[in-house]
Amino acid sequence: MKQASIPLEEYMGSGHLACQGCGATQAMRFALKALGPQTALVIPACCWAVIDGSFPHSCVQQPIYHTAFETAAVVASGLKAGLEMRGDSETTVMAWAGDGGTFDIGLQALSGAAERNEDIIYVCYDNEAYMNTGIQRSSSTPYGAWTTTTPVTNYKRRPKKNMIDIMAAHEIPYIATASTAYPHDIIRKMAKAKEIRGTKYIQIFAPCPTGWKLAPELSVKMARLGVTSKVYPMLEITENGQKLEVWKDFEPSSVREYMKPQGRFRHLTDEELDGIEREVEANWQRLLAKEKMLGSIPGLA
Ligand SMILES: Cc1ncc(C[n+]2csc(CCOP(=O)(O)OP(=O)(O)O)c2C)c(N)n1
Ligand code: SF4
Ligand SMILES: [Mg+2]
Repeated sequence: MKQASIPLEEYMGSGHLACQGCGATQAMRFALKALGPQTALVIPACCWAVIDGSFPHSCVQQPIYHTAFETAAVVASGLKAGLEMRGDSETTVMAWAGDGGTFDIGLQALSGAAERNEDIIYVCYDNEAYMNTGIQRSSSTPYGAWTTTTPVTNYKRRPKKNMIDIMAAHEIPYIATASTAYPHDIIRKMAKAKEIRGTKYIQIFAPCPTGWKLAPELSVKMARLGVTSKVYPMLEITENGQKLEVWKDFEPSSVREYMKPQGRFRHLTDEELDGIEREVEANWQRLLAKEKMLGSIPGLA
């Protein structure tokens, strides 16, 4: 994995309102280090609408535009256009939304912004459920997980939506996944996105100890095991969707080691875990095949 150094500057203070071990909070700290002070945030309804604190207090130094659940991408587009009208083409505008606000309710606004290739960075911190309102299932929730709307007897029986493929179909200049276990990598990808004009989509795997029924001190470990078990691959898509690079240079670990400490998967039987393991491997092989296939076709860029 390519590395970037971690800037010493801190833009996030300690007075945030997140739970212990919150991956979404770690992700924001690293993202802001990469983007710097000349950044404006747009945050829809989600845990982060609460985490920063109540007005006039805020745990981040950059300004935040709090907006309605379904509107992050379109408000960020408007904010960027407004800044440019005033002669400011330097400020980076970052929409920062949860998986519910991205995979589900904000998808139409995001698709519109991406189709127009608006000059924004859109970050989805992916904790795989609607956490702020009490752990409801989203289309990002993985197969097999318990949520309050998919109880143990009826756990989620549908796969996680492939949001990366949906974004790649928009042929935008930059798409990446990242994980809170790899801060250098988050910073490199955010810094890269800052330099590219057009729509950038970054999806950060961000464990939620509260919603995953996980010990807070295991948050970073889960963010790492999610990647090394191939459950949550790290990738970059460039050249307007034509080039895919998958990170493979890691010591593989088992899917069971990743799932076992998480109470949301506790009810799964051995046979069900076997099935999930097979599916994870199949998805990984499909991804590698896609990387190879795209590599053999000359890009449009
Ligand atoms: C139109 C609308 N529907 C429902 C809500 C209630 N609501 C607020 S935050 C939230 C969950 C957000 O989930 P996600 O985007 O995954 O972020 P997380 O809470 O996990 O950080 C919901 C359902 C709302 N604010 N607006
Ligand atoms: S519920 Fe989860 S995402 Fe929300 S603040 Fe707590 S740990 Fe973070
Ligand atoms: Mg969520």
